[in-house]
Amino acid sequence: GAVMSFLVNGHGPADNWTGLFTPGERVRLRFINAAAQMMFNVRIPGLKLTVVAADGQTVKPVEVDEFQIGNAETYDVIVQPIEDKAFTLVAEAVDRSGMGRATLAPRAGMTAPVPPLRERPLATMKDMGMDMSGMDMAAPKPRGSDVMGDMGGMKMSMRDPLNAPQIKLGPGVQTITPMPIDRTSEPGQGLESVGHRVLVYKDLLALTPNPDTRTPTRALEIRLTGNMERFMWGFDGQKFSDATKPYAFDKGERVRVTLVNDTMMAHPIHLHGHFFELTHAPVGFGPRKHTVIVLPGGKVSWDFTADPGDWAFHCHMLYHMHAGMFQVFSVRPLDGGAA
Ligand SMILES: [Cu+2]
Repeated sequence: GAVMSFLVNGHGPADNWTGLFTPGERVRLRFINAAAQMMFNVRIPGLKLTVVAADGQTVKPVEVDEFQIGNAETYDVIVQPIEDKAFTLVAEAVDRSGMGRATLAPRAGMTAPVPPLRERPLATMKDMGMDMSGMDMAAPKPRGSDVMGDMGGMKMSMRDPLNAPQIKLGPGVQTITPMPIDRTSEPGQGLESVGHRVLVYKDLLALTPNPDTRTPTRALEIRLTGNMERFMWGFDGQKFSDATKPYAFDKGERVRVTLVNDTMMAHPIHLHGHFFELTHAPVGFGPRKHTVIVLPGGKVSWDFTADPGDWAFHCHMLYHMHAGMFQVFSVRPLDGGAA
């Protein structure tokens, strides 16, 4: 069968693409996840990674050992290799199916040890939108059952439309997360216990004040919906080809958008034409991004200022987007035009 290969600057792991440095100098690396469908865990064993920009927007420097990067996300990282030796750059596929590998070295032709792939992560109850910490839980019913059992008198339905009335129910909605939680202080699936510091969204703070610090005047919740078995993906239960209208905004409007992931996998959600600000930071210092990973069972809120036009809004995993996890942010009136 076909084997997936992961590339760094177009080169496979055996090619040993090498970036040269002079020992002691500070090197700025820009990581861009340009893959169609895979998210990566990036690290350079032996070097600290000082993150200085996210999605091209400067952030207060934060030193980590590893970060997870969703499709279309970018991170600018400063490293300072002191020793006269090679370092391996590892971009491990989040499903541990392989890795992109490159080398930073003082001279061409050098290599450093390549760490083995780590154990493949399994989805947890948290990924199903049920944070069971502190709950004495009965064994879940078999796969496919709707109700996860009676937990201390609390019936927890995995597909209760009352939890998200905006969802159009159908076969494209396998589950509706009953208790979505803010997971932006978590390092991403499979990185919970790697034994070193992993970047989390809440580490990110804008370096300089954001241009628009108004309080949002409206809140909009958008649900990420899907059916894994049928490979159906959409927003609010609809694939793009079935959606009857775009998400509408007024020009200049400040809106707080909350993305809730009702599926069992992470989605890197991308908005064209804007930078939105994650909401964990002090006013004016939310990191500005164009793409954010929403973990399964999780939710992410951001504020943005609507700019006139029709803007693509979609999961940046190519096959999810093509399957229908795509919509339009329609902002009116257009400049110089009628509404
Ligand atoms: Cu997706």
